[in-house]
Formats: sequence, structure tokens, C-alpha cells
Amino acid sequence: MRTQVAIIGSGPSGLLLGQLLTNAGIDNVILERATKDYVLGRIRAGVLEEGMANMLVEAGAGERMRREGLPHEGFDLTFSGRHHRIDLHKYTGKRVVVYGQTEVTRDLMDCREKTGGVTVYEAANVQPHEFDAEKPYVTYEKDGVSHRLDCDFIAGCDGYHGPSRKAVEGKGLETFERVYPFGWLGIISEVQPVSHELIYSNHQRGFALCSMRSLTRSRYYVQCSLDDKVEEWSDDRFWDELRSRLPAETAEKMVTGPSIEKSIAPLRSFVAEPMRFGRLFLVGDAAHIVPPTGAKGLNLAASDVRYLFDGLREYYLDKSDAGVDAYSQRALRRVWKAERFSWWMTNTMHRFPDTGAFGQRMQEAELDYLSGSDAAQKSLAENYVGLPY
Ligand code: RFL
Ligand code: PHB
Repeated sequence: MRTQVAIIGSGPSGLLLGQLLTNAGIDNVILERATKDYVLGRIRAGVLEEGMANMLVEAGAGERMRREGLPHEGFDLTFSGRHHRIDLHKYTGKRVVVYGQTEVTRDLMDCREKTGGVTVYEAANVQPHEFDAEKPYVTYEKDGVSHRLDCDFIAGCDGYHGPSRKAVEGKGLETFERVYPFGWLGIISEVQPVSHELIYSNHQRGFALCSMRSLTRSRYYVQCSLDDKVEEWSDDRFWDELRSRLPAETAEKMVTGPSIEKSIAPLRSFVAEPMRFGRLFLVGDAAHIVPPTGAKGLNLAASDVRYLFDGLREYYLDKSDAGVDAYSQRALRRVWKAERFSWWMTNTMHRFPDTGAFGQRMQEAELDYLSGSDAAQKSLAENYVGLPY
């Protein structure tokens, strides 16, 4: 088989890149290790920057998001027993859209099916080859039969554990990492969200986040220990812990119910440089991870796709290498700023085991300063809604 762009991974970055390429008449094939249902079963991010939402529309996959997504113009910070609203729209003129990653993935998959894009699910042993040279290819197995996909370029959209980054280890790859000493325990419950906007809470017992997927489906998180096991967290224990980390008037309003999903995610900051190795590109989580506190992971995957798609379109339609050559540098500039913001939000909002009462007071002073400073709130807002591409 031959294609122009071989895409490894059918997460949001692979699907979005594939759809933009297909619409531009650039042939591509997606190779995905898992089944379609498995990919759709992953519950992850929920907040889309305007830039990402616009890209979904550009890809032709934005119709349901426009209808069902919830535009948010602000969010609440709670600390020291009080609330402070960050008015995103006042400071930036922009909004974010609350619309689950699962829905984004489903819409992009539907679009790909309609426009005849090829995805090979359950592709085993996917491996990129010869990307240092003119004629790269990808090998994989499907139903026990070996295949070879020849291509011009390989897009490694295969997440943090995928084969693309592994293939460039020892070829000049440099990595930067910070692992945080805690995780997030998250649940989904079919109950009305406690507030119509998100609430990020700094509390002595640990961070908590009240988010949502719709007006009848809540997504809540509490900071937990890395040693915690999901089985140790009954629904009742989760609700009690969540309420204890919110101001009393919010906790009293909380509607509780059975959880339909419950899982623990570790928090990590990670960047791999560069993001291009000859004819292989690293895209999204394959190249970088942010802790979820700034809601940036999915949005960064989309901005990588923006730069890579523009570069590939220039290559095929304008016969210019300039955009492809600039991909890594352009993407990394935005990646590092989102890493900085996510790291700052994480440091400001979580309980750290080793910083003690001094650390807690520093955070409270930071949040008190923020709530009284237009300049600080504007800075937070412009990062949260997403820096320009
Ligand atoms: P994905 O979504 O991980 O997709 C990668 C795809 O590649 C496939 N793959 C392979 N395919 C072929 N061969 C192989 N050998 C392969 N190995 C892997 C995988 O099956 C998968 O389909 O990466 P992508 O597309 O770059 O998208 C990135 C986002 O998914 C990610 O940044 C966010 O979900 C991060 N994230 C969150 N971000 C937020 O903004 N807010 C959140 O609340 C949030 N929660 C999360 C998260 C990530 C999590 N991870 C990584 C476990 C919660 C979790 C648990
Ligand atoms: C979510 O709804 O899952 C969510 C929202 C905001 C975040 C992280 C996760 O910062």
C-alpha cells in the first residue's frame, strides 16, 4: 500500500490531522493499535480552546460541538474559604467550549468515514522506518499478516507510549520531565453540575475540580496520593472528600449520585525535542505531556496539528518545504508556554507533601494577589483561553 502521509494513532491529533489532509486532497492512512470502541471509551479532556474549536469546524467536524458544546466565559477559583471568578471574556474577548474529548473523537471518526478516509484498527507492531531518507515506510501486522505502507511522511500521533518517539531515541532526541508527587482521582456522574462554570479549588486537604460534560453530566476530580487505589474510593468517600474541599455554600448545593466512571491519573510535565526527525513528525502526547490543571493537553495536540497541517499543505500544494522545516520550532514555542502555564496552575493549586505550611501560605498569597490584580487575571485568562497559533 502507498499513501502520502502515514499517520500512526487515531486519537484526536491523528484524526484531526487526517481530516484536514483529506479535505485538502492529501492522501493519508491511519494505523491504530486499538479497536474503535476502545479509542471511543477513553474519557479524558473536556475543555476546548477557541482555536481548537475553530479547527474542528474547519475540518468539517464541528457541527455537533457548535450545537451541544457549552460556551464558558469564565471560571471560579476557590481558596481560603472564598470564591473569585476569572472573567475570561472580559479579559480576552474569548470563550472556551466544554465538549468532551470522547465526543470530539466520535465526530472526527464519523467525518472520516463519510469522506472515505482509511483507518486500519487493531494494527499490531506498528513501526516507522527509513524516515532519515527520502522514502520512509511503516510496517505493521493485521490479523497475523505483515504489511508495508510506503509514504512521503510519517506523523507520529501515537500518544505518550507509542512507537514513534521510541524510534528516535538515540537520534538526537532530548527529553525534559517533571513527575508530580500526586494524582487526580476523577469521576463522572449523571447529575446536574454544582455550578454552571468550572470551579478550581485550592484547599488544605488538596486540590479539587468541578467540571462537567453537559448540563446533566458532571465531571469531578480530587487530588489523591499516588499510592491510592480506585477500589479504596467508594462513591460516598469521593463525594465527602470533594465537598470537604469546597466552600460550604457550594458543598451544600452539590447533587450526588452513582459514578459511571472512576479512575486515577498521575500528573506529569514532559517535553521531547525536536519534534521532527527527517520525514517523521512527533505530534500531541507523543511529544509532550502537561498536567491537566490548565486544560491544555488536548488543545496542544490541536496546535501541533495546526502547524503540521499548514506545513504539509504548503509542501504539496505550494511545493515549498518552509512550513515542514519550521514545524518543530513553531510547535515547541507554543508547547513550552503551555507547559509553563500548566506547571504554574499545578504548583499554585495543589498540596505538595514537602512544602508544608509555608508553601500553603505562598499559594494563598499568590491567589489573593491574583484576585486583586487585573494584570494577573488578564495573564491567567489569556493563557487559559489559549495563546494565538
Ligand atoms: P492519544 O489520545 O493518546 O492518542 C494516541 C493514539 O495512538 C494509539 N497508539 C498506537 N497506534 C498504533 N500503534 C501503536 N503502537 C500505538 N500506541 C498508541 C493509541 O491507541 C491512541 O488511540 O494522543 P493525542 O491524539 O496526541 O491526544 C492527546 C490527548 O488525548 C491528551 O493530551 C489529553 O487527553 C490529556 N489528558 C487531559 N487533557 C486535558 O486537557 N484535560 C484532561 O482532563 C485530561 N485528562 C488526559 C487526561 C490524558 C490521560 N492519559 C494520557 C492517560 C486523563 C488521562 C488518563
Ligand atoms: C475536565 O472536564 O475533564 C477537565 C476540565 C478542566 C481541566 C481538566 C479537566 O483543567
